[in-house]
Amino acid sequence: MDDMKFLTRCLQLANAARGRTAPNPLVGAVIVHNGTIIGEGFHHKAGQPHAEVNAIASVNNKELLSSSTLYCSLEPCSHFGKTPPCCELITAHGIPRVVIGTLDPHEQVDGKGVEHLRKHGVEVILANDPSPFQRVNDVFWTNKTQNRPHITLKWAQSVDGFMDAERSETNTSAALISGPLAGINTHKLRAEVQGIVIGAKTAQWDSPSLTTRHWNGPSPRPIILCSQHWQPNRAWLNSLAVKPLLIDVQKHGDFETLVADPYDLRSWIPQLINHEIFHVLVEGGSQILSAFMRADLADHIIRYTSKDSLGNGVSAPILDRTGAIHQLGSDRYEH
Ligand code: AOF
Ligand code: ZN
Repeated sequence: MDDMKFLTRCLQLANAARGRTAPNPLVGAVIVHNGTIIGEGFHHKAGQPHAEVNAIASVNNKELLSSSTLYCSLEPCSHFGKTPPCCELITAHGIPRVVIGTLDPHEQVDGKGVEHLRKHGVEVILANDPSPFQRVNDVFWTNKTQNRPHITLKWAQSVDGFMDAERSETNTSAALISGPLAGINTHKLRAEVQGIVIGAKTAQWDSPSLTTRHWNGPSPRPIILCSQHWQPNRAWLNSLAVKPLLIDVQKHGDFETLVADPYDLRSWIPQLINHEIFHVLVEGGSQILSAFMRADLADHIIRYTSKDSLGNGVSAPILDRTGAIHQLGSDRYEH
């Protein structure tokens, strides 16, 4: 009972750094002595100390460590990465009991942390159900187990299922669908991802800025899927706050281009990891969103549905699975 309570506290702590740890996972750690929390910590950023290191450092009376339990949402590491192994720190302080949410899928850890601790006489307990501890790190899990970025799709649609009006030379403006709260949510998400995918059509019609403006945080790198019929608008590309990455069958002069068929998603998506893009947000039009869904490259889908009808226009993708549903202002928010 208490073990789950303290592991849940680890999850809360882990979440404090959401969107800021890539390529590393979110990790929280708690140290408990006689039922009382005497230390806490979380991993803030790649290259900085791990959660266990921060938790141990926060304990005032280090003598208590040899009769305490350390809780950690992720298996303590056993390897030298940018920082030294947490396992060795735990055994060096004589912590006798460690409770872990889930094993670490990193090929250099994956059970070796537990093994090291047990070999040194530490009692190690694993949570009965590791799923909440894996879910908190959905991005890290996709990266490690599928060798590609985590992919979130997002769109807004009218209550009658349209994403936009049919556009033409005489009707160039996008239909405004979702409300301001959806906008804030989207920008919060933009601050957590490293790449944002849009297609040639959106680029051509809207010339979007793709920046994070309604939330404090970095803007993701625009990833633009080109098409034969679209000549990149150089002025717009040059105006982007973050240097864009084009996906096309041919190079585009001084703009960095990943040479691939943009619609053969599996041919280029894994390569984004080499560009330090660990989580991408797809804010494309209906065709692009549907292509990701067809290729089974939709790890997370976010849909806003307004209460208004458009009557006609570009149909939104059909979504046959929904997650949680909330009301956000006048929009329905499913994720
Ligand atoms: C832990 N506690 O808080 C984190 C862990 O380059 P490094 O040294 O930061 O190592 C990164 C790897 O360590 C990362 O891929 C993951 O396997 C693990 N992260 N482990 O014991 C932590 N953040
Ligand atoms: Zn570690």
